[in-house]
Amino acid sequence: MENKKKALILGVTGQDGAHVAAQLIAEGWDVYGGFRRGSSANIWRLEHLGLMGKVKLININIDEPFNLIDVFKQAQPDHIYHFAGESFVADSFVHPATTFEANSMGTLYVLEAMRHTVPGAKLFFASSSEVFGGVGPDVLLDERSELRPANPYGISKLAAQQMVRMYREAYGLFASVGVLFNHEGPLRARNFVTRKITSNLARLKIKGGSPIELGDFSSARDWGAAEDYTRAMIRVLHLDQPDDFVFATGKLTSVRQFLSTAATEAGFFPHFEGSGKNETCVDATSGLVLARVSVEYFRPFDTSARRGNSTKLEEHIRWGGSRPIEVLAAEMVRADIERWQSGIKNI
Ligand code: GDR
Repeated sequence: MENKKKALILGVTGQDGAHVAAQLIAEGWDVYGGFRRGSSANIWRLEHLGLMGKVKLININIDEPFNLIDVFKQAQPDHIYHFAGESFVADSFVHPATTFEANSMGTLYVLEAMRHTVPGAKLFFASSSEVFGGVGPDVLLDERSELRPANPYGISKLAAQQMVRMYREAYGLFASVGVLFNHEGPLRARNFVTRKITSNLARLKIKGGSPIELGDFSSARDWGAAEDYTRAMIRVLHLDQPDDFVFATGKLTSVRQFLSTAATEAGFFPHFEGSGKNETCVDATSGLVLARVSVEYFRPFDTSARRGNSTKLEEHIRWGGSRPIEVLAAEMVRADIERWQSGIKNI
């Protein structure tokens, strides 16, 4: 019998790691999943996707080069997906050193381990649109755009993606980079704004209670669907050549618009009152205040809106792009209402 292809996913308990694991298992791959000691409480995504017992879980600390070398030697993966690291941009101002250690040094260790143990494997590295910094909505960003990150997170991702490119050129590794704009879905953690909104709308629908407290309603992002982006990542590793690709929709949506779409999907009639720090979102039928602004969630240095151009990705893998944000918002609201109805509130 032909040997199954093996993939190793670093950061398998996160949103993207869990989706890639599910998609590869459905394609018949043997999947090893690396997770950080202490993130065992996060296996809810793997449970939700029915992957427990299907993914071979391995405790990996990517800050430990020898640990990585051991795991790579043992697993002998054909494909490696690297999602491990810090992902919450706002925290990176508070923990710049931890962020740099995890994202930049961690990626360096992954590359070194790969070079010494499985140089013939293929690597996908998940970088971020934060590498562009805050350029504003008028520019459509692509693989040739200027890189001027504006926070420690973006700098850590830029160092890592440049390292990946350098290892590709200097050592001939098959190492590709996805420059990923925001991507969301029902498996998103609740500290990111889309899921914070949908999980709290579900709470308000089922149980009521206090309004959602948000930062700037006018912040806007280029939001795609995680499940569509991870399918594209898998196809990037099936290409004959490694490269860098922007993953984006090219469309901006504000927090206010997302809130309005999600609230409508939850069965409310949202309208907005007041402005600036006094703005609220109210259900016109019941008068229930759904959301209000709280300065606690304002970011002192938030990056301004950015849009990306995925033409290169679309051409190389014949990608049809992400499902629209309205469809995504509806899926997220439905999933959260189901969770609240079945008593699952804390994931
Ligand atoms: P982001 O995602 O920082 O863009 O990083 P996040 O969902 O945290 O913020 C998106 C925008 O919404 C504004 N915002 C709020 N954000 C949060 N978290 N909570 C709030 O209450 C709130 N109110 C308004 C933010 O200011 C921001 O403008 C994501 C992550 O997935 C990164 O890992 C990834 O690299 C980038 O996207 C691309």
